[in-house]
Amino acid sequence: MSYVDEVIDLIVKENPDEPEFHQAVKEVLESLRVVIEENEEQYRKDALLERLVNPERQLKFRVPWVDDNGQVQVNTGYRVQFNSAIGPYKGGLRFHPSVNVGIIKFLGFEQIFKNSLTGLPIGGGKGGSNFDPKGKSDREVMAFCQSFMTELCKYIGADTDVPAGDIGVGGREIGYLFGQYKRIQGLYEGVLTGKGLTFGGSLARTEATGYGLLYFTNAMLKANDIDIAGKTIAVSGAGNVAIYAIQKAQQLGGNPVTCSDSTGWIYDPEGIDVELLKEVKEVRRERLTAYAEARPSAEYHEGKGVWTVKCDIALPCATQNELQLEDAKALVANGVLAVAEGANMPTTIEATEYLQENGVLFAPGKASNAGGVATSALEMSQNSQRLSWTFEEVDSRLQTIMENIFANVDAAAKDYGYEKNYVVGANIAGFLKVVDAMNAQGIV
Ligand code: NDP
Ligand code: 2IT
Repeated sequence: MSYVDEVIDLIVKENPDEPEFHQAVKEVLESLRVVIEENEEQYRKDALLERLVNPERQLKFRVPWVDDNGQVQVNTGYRVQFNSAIGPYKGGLRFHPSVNVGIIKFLGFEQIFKNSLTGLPIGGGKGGSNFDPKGKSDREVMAFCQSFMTELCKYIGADTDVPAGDIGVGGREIGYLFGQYKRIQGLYEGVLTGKGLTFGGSLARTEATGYGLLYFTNAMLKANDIDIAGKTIAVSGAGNVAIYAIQKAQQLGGNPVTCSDSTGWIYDPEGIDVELLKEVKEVRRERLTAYAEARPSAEYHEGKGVWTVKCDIALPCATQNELQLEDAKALVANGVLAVAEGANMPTTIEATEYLQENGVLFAPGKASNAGGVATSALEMSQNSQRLSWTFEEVDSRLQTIMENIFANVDAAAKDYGYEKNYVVGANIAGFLKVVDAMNAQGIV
């Protein structure tokens, strides 16, 4: 049996009930076959893949907090410190009821290669909790965040592990987490990114993942002689990534006509009104029905359906496995040209293969959504310098980083005989740097 197959079998056997983690490992290792087979004997002797797929450290802890009725609630907290070969662990925190160890491990594993692709010195990690911020008061969110950080603060630091936001964790949560870290440790340091602008946050971090997704997508389209101007764009999600993807898509002349949340979706043929969407989601924290009520051109539909809309470009920006084989078939039938992932692993393996087989340009999230973490790394740099750069400076660095990622991914795909297969290109380019650093540092 090949080394890749052996390690995939091992992961499935040793980590039962973690389907998302299996999926992430399979997707990466399958597309690395060409590199691994070239070095199979040495990698096997060094147990390189076993070391790559097993986190350096996995933390799981109890998070007790008191709700507004005086009832004690108990959630579970996680931090998976996956790989520190190229820098301190770096990656977001997700607060969502679906969070379990397998979800955090899939996200942490993806983060290793994504962070490597940014070209910046950051290792891979991820954390979170099954806490659901929806419907909670600000005081309850603060109580939860303070309890979560009371435990997490023992394991993180500006030079060891630097968390940030992800689903359910935005500026409000990062503020509460930072305040508690500072109070317990007595340290004012860049231990979290995505901070508010008055306490060490970076301009353009809020926009970075969505903007970066469009910088990457535009670079990919240009390389394939496609102009984004005038293109109809279907976006899923209505959170941090989706909102700023829609905004940048409009600035580049595209027409995003959809967005969605966990209860329904919007079709707005005149183009999504970003200011209204921001007001509904970032300020009022309401459902998308509130958007439709305020916007006569918009249709609201219950459930799932964004991928049935005829579009040229699809940007899944909500969550894992939200774009499945039947969705890919609908997109192809409607003539989609490109799919670029804003979320982490939003496209199933079968859907990705179907899109690629049908000539659709496909940008994998670990490359196309890397702008968020890249800008987090720029926030770390500013914190270390005790300086703040202008919006234009950060945004222009972000654009350069995303264009470089595309160029490197494209080149790696060509070098290994997989021209235009950006999944293979991203995995190879991300992997080679991590492996080089791991080899240089010995068996640790
Ligand atoms: P937010 O919490 O801001 O928004 C998430 C959006 O996705 C919401 O509209 C939410 O709807 C929807 N959503 C979440 N879970 C589900 C679900 N199970 N089914 C249907 N809809 C769902 O998160 P972000 O925008 O930050 O993150 C979105 C994706 O992008 C995630 O995959 C994340 O890992 C990834 N990502 C985020 C980065 C960042 O910098 N924030 C960087 C790189 C990737 P509702 O509000 O109803 O739950
Ligand atoms: O998935 C991701 O890259 C993020 N949620 C952002 C991580 C970060 O450290 O900014």
